[in-house]
Amino acid sequence: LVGNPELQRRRRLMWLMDQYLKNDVLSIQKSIVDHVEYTIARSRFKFDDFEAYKATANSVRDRLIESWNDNQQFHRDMDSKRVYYLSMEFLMGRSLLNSIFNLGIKEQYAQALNELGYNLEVVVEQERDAALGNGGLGRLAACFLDSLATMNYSAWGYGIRYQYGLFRQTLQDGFQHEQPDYWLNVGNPWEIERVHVTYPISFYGKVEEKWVEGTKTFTWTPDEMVEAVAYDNPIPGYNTGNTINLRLWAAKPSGEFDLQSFNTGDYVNAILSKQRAETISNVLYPDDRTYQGKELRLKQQYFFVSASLQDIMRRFKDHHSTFDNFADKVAVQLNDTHPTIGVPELMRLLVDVEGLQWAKAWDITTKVFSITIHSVVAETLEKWSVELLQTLLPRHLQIIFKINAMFLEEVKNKIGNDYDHLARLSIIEEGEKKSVKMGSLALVASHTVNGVSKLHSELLKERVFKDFYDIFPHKFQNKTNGVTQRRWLAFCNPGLRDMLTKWLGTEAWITNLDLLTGLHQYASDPILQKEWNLVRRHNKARLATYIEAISGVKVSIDAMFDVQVKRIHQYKRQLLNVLSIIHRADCIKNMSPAEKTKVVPRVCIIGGKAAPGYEIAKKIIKLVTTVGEKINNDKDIGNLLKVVFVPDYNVSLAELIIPASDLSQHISTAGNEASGTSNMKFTMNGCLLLATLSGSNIEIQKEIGDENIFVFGAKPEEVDRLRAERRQFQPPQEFHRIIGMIRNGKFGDTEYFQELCQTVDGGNDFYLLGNDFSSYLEAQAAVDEAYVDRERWTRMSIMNTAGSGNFSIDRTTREYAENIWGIKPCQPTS
Ligand code: F58
Repeated sequence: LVGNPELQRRRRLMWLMDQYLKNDVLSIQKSIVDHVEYTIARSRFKFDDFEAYKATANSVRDRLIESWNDNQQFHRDMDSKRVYYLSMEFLMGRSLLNSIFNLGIKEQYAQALNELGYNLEVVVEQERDAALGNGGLGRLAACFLDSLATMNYSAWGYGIRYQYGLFRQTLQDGFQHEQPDYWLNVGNPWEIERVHVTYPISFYGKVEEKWVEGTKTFTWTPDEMVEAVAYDNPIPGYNTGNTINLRLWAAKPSGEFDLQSFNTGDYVNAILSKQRAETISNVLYPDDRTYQGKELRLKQQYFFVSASLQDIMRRFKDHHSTFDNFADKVAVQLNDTHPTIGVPELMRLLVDVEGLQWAKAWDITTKVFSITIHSVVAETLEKWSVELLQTLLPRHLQIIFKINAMFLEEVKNKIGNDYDHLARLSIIEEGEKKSVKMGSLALVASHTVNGVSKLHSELLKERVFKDFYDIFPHKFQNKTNGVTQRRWLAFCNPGLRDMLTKWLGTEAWITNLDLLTGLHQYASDPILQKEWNLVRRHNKARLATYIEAISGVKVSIDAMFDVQVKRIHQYKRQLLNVLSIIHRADCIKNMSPAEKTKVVPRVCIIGGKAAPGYEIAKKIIKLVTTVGEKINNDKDIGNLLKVVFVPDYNVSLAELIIPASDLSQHISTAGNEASGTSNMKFTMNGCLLLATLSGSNIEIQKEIGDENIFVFGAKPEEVDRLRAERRQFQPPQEFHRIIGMIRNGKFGDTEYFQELCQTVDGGNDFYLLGNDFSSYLEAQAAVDEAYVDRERWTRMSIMNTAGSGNFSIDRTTREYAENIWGIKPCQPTS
């Protein structure tokens, strides 16, 4: 030993690290104050709440790194099959509470901070949301990570480390304004920068073909190269050592390439032009569902997908000398069509770089990829023009053409030379401007495609991908979405968490949500009902305080909190909600004092962001704020109705709002919401739903029972016909009257609202507001009737929570793992 320096070094390292960081209160305090002094460079005798947050977060990060390291080592040793979840968006929200809750050290942290003179609740509020996503699709990705970690799967997420997350929404005179979300300028303690994990990413240039020993080879000489640098974000599972990784890529100027431009003498301009590389990962595109032609977006997609695939292949090659087993070790899930450029990229890496035969590479590729589709209509699936691809990724375009040619050849054998049919199946859309249909490319290359609710998956088969379904029926599956009950129940609603644990006699529901069915038997129990309402009132009081602070509007917690929070979109029909609010206000104003005593007081809360270029959605926001202004100051209405628009709706606000809601609205035109996931969060928290037959509403209704949900409106199968007949349809009188009130300037801004009103004019009313209006008002009346019967309402509320087990993301994850990815839970035995 004396003579063996390596052994001596290892012994010393073992001695230096004889045990992990401890989790008793004293050790935690020591970690926190050490970080105050040495990381933040403040004095332990003087630091504010924000500094306390940073120091606390750093101390948690230390602990996460320990389990992250162990976990990576474990899976390296096991060489287990891993799923890689590729997503342009991860809407993570805050991490502090999530991490200490999942690590099981929340109480210790609360006490440690308390004894130092800080309050955990205040400290967690200092954290900025990581808003690297637009809405449901991005939040689903975040829920998956929590579940994959909790259920001991081997998994990594891959995405982009945007400098600017989703814009912050402010209201000025009731209009939405967008502010940049430069979330990294206060530092991000949760990430680990890996300066040595970098990959070159190429763009533009030309491809040369050469014959080498009888085979045609392709050499891509790019014109631009940037570097992708890895940032790792440890994701801890709940009550397990399994900490998985979210690896986000940032673009940096490339060190090697382009030395030539420095030799021209224009040193400063050469640097400035290199610096522009960073723009690739600068900003998250706000949802406009039509990105066609936005070169930067395609660059973002290729950038993160190429880096991820290079990284996955490097890791695989550490253990394997050929690619024969690649598909046994690697599953790649595409979160919608956005990462589809990964298909030709994997082919390029296997064929051009690794030297595999095309057929072998294609066999591997088609065993590795699977895709989830989140949209309902084919028109919103991405297309990239051939011209743009030719310029930006010339080699990939060649590969796509070859994939298409081989695919169409294969299809011809099945369906013959039916040109129209072949054109519909073709990955290339012909026409004046040719384009590549990314959905079709993904479908041809994936072994599985899934929708996100039962109805949606049927629609994919019957409509969106009908031609593909006819030839690849075996590829189609359904995977109804879910949400993580850790974030969306256990730690956003601590009162309910404790009550559930008490009444169920176990906290095992935190990892097995089906156990909530145990509540059924107590739904009418007066003691549970009393406790239930106490918790709900407490949550409502918290939200009421917030509402008053941001808007000055005082709301009573005896009123029904009626909530619609989600992205503002015509198909989600916030306008329908506003119209019924105006109708309600109008009715109240015309009531006698005796009639008014029978009105159920409501606080209508609406929140959500409109994409910056989506004018109609912005007008809806302005209408909500204007209507609110008028109603909230109307003495005749008083406390019977209040309308509040909550600005800057995000994950953290959802955590406050959802546990405090009595009623929530999920009222998209039937069949127009692929799934919806906030409906699941509301149901879990005992909030009743006012819902249409869209997406997962239908499955929620089935689980909780018809009598515990308010469903209205057209049926999905009627929508086509109603749309076709909408020119002849006569909406009810009230509908016309309310639109007339807006048109005639009752809420000011007469000119501004005309275009919005036109969207529901007979021939235009694509989302069928006029058709559904009467049925919506009837459902609203049924809601009022149920609310006054407190015993009944509370039972319904309990039944919602009790029936929500199926909407745990753990159920969803298990289905993906078993039926798509072929991975098994796996954790160290000790
Ligand atoms: C949503 N899609 C669906 N897209 O609308 C919703 O029904 C579903 O529950 C959810 O996915 C999860 O499956 C969605 O959020 C986006 O945000 C896209 C982002 C990129 C541009 C186009 C919209």
